[in-house]
Amino acid sequence: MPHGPHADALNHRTSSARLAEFREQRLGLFIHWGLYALAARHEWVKQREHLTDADYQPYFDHFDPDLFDPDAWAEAAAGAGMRYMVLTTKHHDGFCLWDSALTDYSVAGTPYGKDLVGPIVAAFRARGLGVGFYHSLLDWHHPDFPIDGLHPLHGRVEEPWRDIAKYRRYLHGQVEELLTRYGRIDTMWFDFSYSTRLRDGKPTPGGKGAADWRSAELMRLVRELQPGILVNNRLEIPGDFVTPEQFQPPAPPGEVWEACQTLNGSWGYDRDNLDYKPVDLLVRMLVDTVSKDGNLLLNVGPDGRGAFDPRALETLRGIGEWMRLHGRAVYGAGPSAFEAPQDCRYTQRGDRLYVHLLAWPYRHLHLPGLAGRVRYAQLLNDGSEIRRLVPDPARDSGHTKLGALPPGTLTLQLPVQRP
Ligand code: FHN
Repeated sequence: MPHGPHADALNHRTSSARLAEFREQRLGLFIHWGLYALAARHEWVKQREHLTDADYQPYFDHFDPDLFDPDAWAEAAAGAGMRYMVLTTKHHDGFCLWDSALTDYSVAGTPYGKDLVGPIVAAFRARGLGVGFYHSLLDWHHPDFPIDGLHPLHGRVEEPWRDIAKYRRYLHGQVEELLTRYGRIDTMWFDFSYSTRLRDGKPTPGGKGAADWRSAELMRLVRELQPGILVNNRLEIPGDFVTPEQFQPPAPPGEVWEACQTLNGSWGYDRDNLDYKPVDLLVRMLVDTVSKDGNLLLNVGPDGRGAFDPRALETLRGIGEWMRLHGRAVYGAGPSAFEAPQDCRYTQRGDRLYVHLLAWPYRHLHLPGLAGRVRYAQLLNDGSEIRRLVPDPARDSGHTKLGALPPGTLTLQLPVQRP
């Protein structure tokens, strides 16, 4: 039986039903929004450009998102086939999207003046989407946050008057505000602990970072306030799911996981970044993720007026069109016991095997190990039959060969007998 400072986290067992519910959702929307949207360059703009609080203050003084429409956000997410959302309640710059009793550095002090978190939660809940809160452990505005090498101005400086215990009480207090004001919250997405950075890069698992935040206490608080909530792995102690970022694991991580990806390389709104990933690539990421039993969290950074920019909306619409036709190969689907050929990904749900082609096969599609198991083959998008050629006796490989494949991104639906 685990013991020690992280015993609670190690002993906690989240219900398999709750984890299954999360995994069935498969696709979510990440929303990075805050003062950095006015800088419109990158959510790390304060650190990257070594901005003082005074340099950054104009973004606070002019934060007035008059086009903010959470219903439109939720509509765009639902239209893209997304089943849940994760919102940055506070990012590293320390600015809070809700009226916190613990700081003046919140939306309440800006020209906009009103709570943003509540309306966003309500709009997504109204469409049946799950709600998650991202919350930064780092806080470049709080006077007691330690200077950690990531600080915008000071780099790594130990300023003895910074009291980590005071900052920790602030951090825990704000998490308590968030988890008691807005009803059921489905996931808590902390970001990020960094013990290795503080100890000159030497790995100190569960080290200073976890100690600074009192990660185990914070995890316990979260679970007490929101029974059934799922917590990610970025407190440096075991959580409910791991979070590969901006890459696709080459193999299934072997635990519940959620990949997070930007649409254009920037988490915050980045006005001049036109490098949006094509929908086809995002769809391939999604089927690769589901084939490895993961979820995909795709990010939009709303702009300084509170709107999703047209390029993001166009991308979400394209994903939504694909999901309208192919969602049954994603929602509630997962890895297959059959081994997919190199340029395919398999997802399976019940006796339906979905063959996602990532590259175009030369003439025929050879599906190893499926000889005699494929009763019928059709394109998923329109249900049209794919002529199946009986296994070629000259190539007794146990393959099933499919021919006459029409052009286009293909997902085949094959009712198969289980192995
Ligand atoms: O530093 C953050 C970054 O701004 C962004 O929020 C991503 C999203 O997963 N997390 C951190 C980088 O890993």
